[in-house]
Amino acid sequence: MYKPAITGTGVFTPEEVITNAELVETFNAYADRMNAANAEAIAAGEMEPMQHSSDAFIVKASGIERRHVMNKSGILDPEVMHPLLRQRSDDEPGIMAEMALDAAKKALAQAGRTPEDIDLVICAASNMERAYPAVAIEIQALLGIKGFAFDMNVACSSATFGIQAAADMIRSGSVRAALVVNPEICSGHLEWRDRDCHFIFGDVATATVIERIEEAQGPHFEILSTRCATQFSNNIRNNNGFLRRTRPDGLADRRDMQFMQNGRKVFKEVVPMVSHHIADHMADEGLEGSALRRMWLHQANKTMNDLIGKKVLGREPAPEEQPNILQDYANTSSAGSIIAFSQNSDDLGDGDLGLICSFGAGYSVGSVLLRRHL
Ligand code: CO8
Repeated sequence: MYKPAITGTGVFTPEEVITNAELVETFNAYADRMNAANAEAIAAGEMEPMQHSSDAFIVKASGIERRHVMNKSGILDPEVMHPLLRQRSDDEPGIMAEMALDAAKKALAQAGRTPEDIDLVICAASNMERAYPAVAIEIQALLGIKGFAFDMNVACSSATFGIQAAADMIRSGSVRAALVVNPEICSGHLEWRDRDCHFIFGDVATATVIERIEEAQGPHFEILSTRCATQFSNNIRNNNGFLRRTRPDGLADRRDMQFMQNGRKVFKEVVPMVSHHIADHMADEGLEGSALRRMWLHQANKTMNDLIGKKVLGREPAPEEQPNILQDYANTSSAGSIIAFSQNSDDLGDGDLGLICSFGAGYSVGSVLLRRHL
């Protein structure tokens, strides 16, 4: 058995940014238009008027201040309210592959590796831009990687589940080095016209290089162990899929074709699930939660992360013990905990322990226990 280690990470951050103020202005313009268009039904009590959104609510409820997106103009146009992306021919790289490629090149550079050193690519994300061929295989071809590649989808936990799959293959010897990429275009499956969730998501891509520890070229993180768990829940759901055209009204603009959630329930059910998951993972390693120097948690909600951090450490975590990036990126699904890790891990000392933990739709929760080696 070989020991796996994370030797490089990379983040692709889209250039375009939407602040809460810009987002709220568009939403409120849309709400006003809808209310004007339905004034009679509203006056007759047949319809509830749409309420305005607010920047203050968004920051208080989530901690999110802005988000990066692949297209801002479409999202901010009250007549459109979704990203507008150029149609690409089948001969061009797809947009997800292009985003992942940028993050992958950064991760390979940090690891001191070239594509020839890699023999597995996993593209792990909440949604793929097409059913097949796999986006991972396209990325493999664009980078000139030999070996094999496949797509995985475990919603917000895609990255940690992908890391576990890659780490297990490295342990067993079936691959030498793996690239796990997480291109997330959450703006494409968010309902920007829904006040309850229009502020939640952003776009990004992350990449992680995992290889045998004895082949690491520089400072790295040994993967001590991983743990994945799932428990079925309808509280985060998206009913879009390939059977749409087979159903009556299947191709209509239906709300359930985008992200839907019962946020309150998710909050209440996921906080204890994740806290116990991390505590059990640590206990099986003979460790207390307080042994962790840092936690890189899924980036959905600041209050949620504060509560989980407190339960795991047994006290209020200091900001540097549990860095948040959601104020700048919003929820980027599977990529969130990897952005936090990538941007907040260089300062850890030799032997320090840290834990990446993602959680979300499914429900799904994945944790990766790491030890720093300088
Ligand atoms: N502006 C002003 N007021 C608002 C707004 C708004 N935008 N939205 C709601 N309100 C009002 C409500 O109407 C309500 O008013 P009242 O009290 O009068 O009824 C009040 O504010 C409180 O509303 P909520 O109860 O909904 O607010 P919460 O405090 O619960 O906050 C959150 C809502 C932020 C959604 C919170 O519940 C939360 O973060 N929950 C956890 C969510 C979570 O972690 N989800 C994980 C999903 S991500 C995932 O798994 C990946 C899925 C795949 C990716 C999908 C990509 C698109």
